Amino acid sequence: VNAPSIVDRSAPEGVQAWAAQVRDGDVRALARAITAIENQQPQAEALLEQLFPSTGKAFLIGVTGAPGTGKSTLVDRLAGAYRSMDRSVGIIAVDPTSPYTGGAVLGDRIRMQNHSGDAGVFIRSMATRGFLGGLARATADVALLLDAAGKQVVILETVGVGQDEVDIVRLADCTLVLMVPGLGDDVQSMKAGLMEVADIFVLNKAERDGADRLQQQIEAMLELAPGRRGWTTPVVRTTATEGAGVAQLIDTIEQFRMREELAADRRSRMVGHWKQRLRTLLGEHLIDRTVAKAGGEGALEALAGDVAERRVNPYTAVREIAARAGI
Ligand SMILES: Nc1nc2c(ncn2[C@@H]2O[C@H](COP(=O)(O)OP(=O)(O)OP(=O)(O)O)[C@@H](O)[C@H]2O)c(=O)[nH]1
Ligand SMILES: [Mg+2]
Repeated sequence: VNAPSIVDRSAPEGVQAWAAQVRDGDVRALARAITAIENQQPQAEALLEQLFPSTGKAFLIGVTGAPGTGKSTLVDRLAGAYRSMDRSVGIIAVDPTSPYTGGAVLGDRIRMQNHSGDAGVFIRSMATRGFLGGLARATADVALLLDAAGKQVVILETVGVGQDEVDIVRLADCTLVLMVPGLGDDVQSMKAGLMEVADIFVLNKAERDGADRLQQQIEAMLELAPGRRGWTTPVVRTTATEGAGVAQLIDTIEQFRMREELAADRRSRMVGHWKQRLRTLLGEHLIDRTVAKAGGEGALEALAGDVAERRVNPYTAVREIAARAGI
């Protein structure tokens, strides 16, 4: 498929100028950078290297939940509330392009138009279709980019369906899991993975029948679940379309943030986070280098053909590739 990437350092000046534009929050420079990340262009890595020292300031909020639970509507409200507190906001809406949510990108654009013309809000949808290097990694890089661009709050919207999505919300400093009454799939059938990542449950569409019952169910489930490091996961009710409950949600997020910032184990958790990301990056780096040294994509494909036809087993094939690369 794509050739192993060799970092292009032939235009460091161009990359430096680009990085300066990103730091200034230049929308076109940001858009170009996101495209470069999505397409795994070598300049993306060079750019992120330049920008990394300017990161680490943004607060990342993950918003997840089943399709149609009101994530985009709520994200729009949260963005508005943070803007009225004079904080700049970046939004990354990960479009799952799944059969459940055709047209999500267009929908998000329409629902988030409230902020068009506000330079303090940057919104970008990322498609998952045909992603080469893993969606979670690309999203992590885009979050770093928005952080470097000075966005104080970065909101990640993702449908909580697959493992990819769970990986994405793990990036967040605070994760909101949306539930709505009357979806038919009650708390019992909720994905265990999502349960674990919730820092705050948002009971959206709270004006609907069944809100009390759903809240009781969530609370009963939370009683069984061990507390996450002493934080009692709260349930906040919202009606995103009306903006009801949003102020209380922001208060709750801010309480969580304060608590995390003061936590004694903050540093060790950051180290754990970066250890995991370094492993992922190292894996990709080693695969690229190894495949290149072992004869490139063509050689890999030839071996894959041998395995498909049962002439070679995959374990021997892997050792063969490593041996050719001198590992
Ligand atoms: N009644 C009611 N409708 C809401 C509420 N919040 C959102 N909606 C509606 O629910 C529908 C889906 O809202 P979205 O914000 O697009 O939901 P989403 O979770 O982003 O959807 P996907 O991105 O497609 O998964 C829209 O018609 C919203 O207007 C709410 O609090 N009450
Ligand atoms: Mg949406």
